[in-house]
Amino acid sequence: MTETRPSPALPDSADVVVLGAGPAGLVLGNLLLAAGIDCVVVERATPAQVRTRARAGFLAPNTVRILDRHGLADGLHRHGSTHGTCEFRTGQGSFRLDYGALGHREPHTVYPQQDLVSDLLEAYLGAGGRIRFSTEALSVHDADGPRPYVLTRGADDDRPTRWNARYVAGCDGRHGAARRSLPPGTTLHHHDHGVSWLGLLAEAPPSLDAVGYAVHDRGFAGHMARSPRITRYYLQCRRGAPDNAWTDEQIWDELDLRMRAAEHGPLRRGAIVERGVVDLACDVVEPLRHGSLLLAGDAAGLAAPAAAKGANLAVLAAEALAEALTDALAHGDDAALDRYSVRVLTHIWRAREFTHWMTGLLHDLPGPDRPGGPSFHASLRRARLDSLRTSRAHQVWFAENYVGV
Ligand code: RFL
Repeated sequence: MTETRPSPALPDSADVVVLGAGPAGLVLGNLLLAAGIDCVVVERATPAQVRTRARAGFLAPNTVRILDRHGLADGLHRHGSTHGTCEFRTGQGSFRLDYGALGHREPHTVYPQQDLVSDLLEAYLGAGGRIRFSTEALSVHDADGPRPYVLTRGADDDRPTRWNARYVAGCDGRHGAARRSLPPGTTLHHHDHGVSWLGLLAEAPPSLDAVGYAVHDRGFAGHMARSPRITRYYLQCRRGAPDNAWTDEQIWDELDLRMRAAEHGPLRRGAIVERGVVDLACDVVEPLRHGSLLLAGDAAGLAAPAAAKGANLAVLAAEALAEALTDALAHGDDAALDRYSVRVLTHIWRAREFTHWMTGLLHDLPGPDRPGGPSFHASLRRARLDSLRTSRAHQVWFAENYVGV
């Protein structure tokens, strides 16, 4: 399937071939078009799938600034809402943290990722951007040579198409062709936090006017508003458990228990319209440049969703990569691409550090990360939460890291 506008460029070549039409690929595509750089986006999914995939929802202030800078933020300003409070519910009581009023005094903007992606797609197509849907990138070749190319295959093709490129932007996530095409010996840092979440989308209004983090002996539970009608919930589950291990009613009962409904009142229930298990892990590819192949977004590094960093890093990297590719293609500054890698890796590692801290705050982590056994670790977590509840300096640190990328 193809959704495309007429373009003077050859159908099988582009200065930049962008793999993937998620937040990273579509921000990059829009910015390259605006800079007058010839590009094409290759996307495995259909337009309907791309426009409806519900994932992230919390946009950092820096993400909004980037989208604003490039005229891509109309939808989120019109339909999004701001959000600046966390509520921690623990065995030692509950407390609220108004992070939007601390540190740099900046809240999140809540705007579903699928709406942002739809906006980015409309802007890209409206500006005459080329995109091939239902077309899978198979592999990237000769990234270190003078004539790099990408092999793709559309749903109706009986043989691959070759796309000649000067640069290939790998924005096709953790399991995409860009990662598969990295040269042998590329460093992939990987850390498995050892815990899993059942991620849920409920057709139910939010039950709190805050992000809810429940720290419970039975495991973590989380509450995040998405819209007045839709709420995302997370339930820590046994590693390897299938997503249908619990009925809807068992899920709501467990959520009520961990979110301490007895003290705070029951959650507002509704149909669970989506569920999936996420194993909390993170990884980072280093460097992000391999000749003419550049990585951005989840392809560059996967973030465990505990601190809502993935989509925000994807947008940050896309802007930085658009600048670097423009410097390389329009001004002959090839070293800009090396600087891109160094700059974005700094942000990725800062975000990994905070996510790692947050994951340790919310869970009883198994394995070697647990010094001195379960009771020691549980006491450390209690002390951390107590520090967060009482120390202004700790709260400011949290606020800056929670909304920052
Ligand atoms: P995406 O969004 O995965 O897009 C990649 C695109 O590439 C396509 N693709 C291919 N196309 C062609 N050929 C191939 N071989 C291909 N392989 C894949 C895919 O179809 C897709 O369209 O990556 P991108 O652009 O890097 O964006 C990353 C973000 O989507 C991701 O980090 C976030 O969703 C993570 N995340 C969250 N991030 C936040 O910042 N805030 C949040 O609140 C938040 N919540 C979440 C999340 C991720 C979640 N899951 C599903 C792990 C909640 C959840 C449940």
